[in-house]
Amino acid sequence: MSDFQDVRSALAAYDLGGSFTGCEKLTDGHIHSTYRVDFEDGGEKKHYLLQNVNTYVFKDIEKLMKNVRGVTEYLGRVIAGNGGDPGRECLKLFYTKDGSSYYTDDSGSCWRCYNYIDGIHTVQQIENSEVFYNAAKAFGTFRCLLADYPIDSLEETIPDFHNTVSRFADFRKALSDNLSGRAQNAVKETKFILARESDCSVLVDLLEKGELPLTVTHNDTKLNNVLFDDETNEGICIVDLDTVMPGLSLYDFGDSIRFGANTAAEDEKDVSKVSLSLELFDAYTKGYLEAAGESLTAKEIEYLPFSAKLMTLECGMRFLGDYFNGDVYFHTEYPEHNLVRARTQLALVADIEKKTDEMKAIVEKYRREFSL
Ligand code: GN1
Ligand code: MG
Repeated sequence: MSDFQDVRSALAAYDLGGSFTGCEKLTDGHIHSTYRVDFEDGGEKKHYLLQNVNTYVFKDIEKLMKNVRGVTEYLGRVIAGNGGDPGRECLKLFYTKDGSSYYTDDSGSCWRCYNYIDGIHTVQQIENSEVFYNAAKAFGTFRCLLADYPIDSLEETIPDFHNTVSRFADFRKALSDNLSGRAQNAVKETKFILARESDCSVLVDLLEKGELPLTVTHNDTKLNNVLFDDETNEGICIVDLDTVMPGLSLYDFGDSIRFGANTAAEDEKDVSKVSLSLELFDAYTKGYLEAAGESLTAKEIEYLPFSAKLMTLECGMRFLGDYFNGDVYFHTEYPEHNLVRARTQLALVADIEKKTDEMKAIVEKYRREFSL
């Protein structure tokens, strides 16, 4: 219960009204520790989302919270201006009694508090393509809502987050440092990654040459970062705004496919269950192009299938690199968890490589349908 004592002491920094009645740890993310906290205020039940921020991953909390504050306030204004409901359609940050966007406890641990949105659910694995289509519309809409956000005001909360050239270099370093002594457990996987070095520079080069635009991107477009309305199943709110940074739209599209169009879970142990569902790729492509297609250039559209492969390869390198480093970055539940995750990612890369022509045909179909 020591965790809950931490939670209670963090809550004391806020003036949320009412009395604390309970708390539940939520388990969706690999980075922060997140809790739903319950209050009762004059007979009324209230919930908030309290997060213990991972400052190993986000080393500069000031920069992180400057972005989160800027983006949540901006989204709230734009959504209200469009006649939407900012209380349900975006995150709202609560400030401490001192007016700060986060609280540092006696042990140096950082906490922040958001609204808890009722009547929603998250999805870990897609069971019907309609839901994935709805996720795509939500991420496409998110992109459009932030289209005019002052991009220069955004801090780089994790430098080179999707720079696949530097991710490849990080992987090579993790392999040669081999801090966990486990590199020999993944010889085949390592070979698979090293053989794909040239893929890693494709988007970075296009960006450098000015052939792809830098835009405000979410950068962590996992399916479980969409909140779906319980009644309509529409994706109503995008969460996990810590990596909103200047980036490529292709990072967002590719990462969504990586996670959501996989026929197996990210940590499925039986890799024979891993494949790219073309039906789900179709549904996501349709939803994304319908919502955001007009804001994309021809080059961005052309590289949509490739982005799915690259983001999956990147994630495989990150999981395997963390396995070699001794599981210091991603939360793990058992010793081989990062290795298992890396294997699913690489199996998915292999399947995407086989299906690239079909993926290109799907993109082309919707490019024509939406006259893009
Ligand atoms: C992390 O926090 P979460 O679980 O949404 C990670 C993503 C990875 C993802 C892999 C800040 O996302 O980049 O793609 O795990 N977030 C960060 O599941 O590193
Ligand atoms: Mg998340």
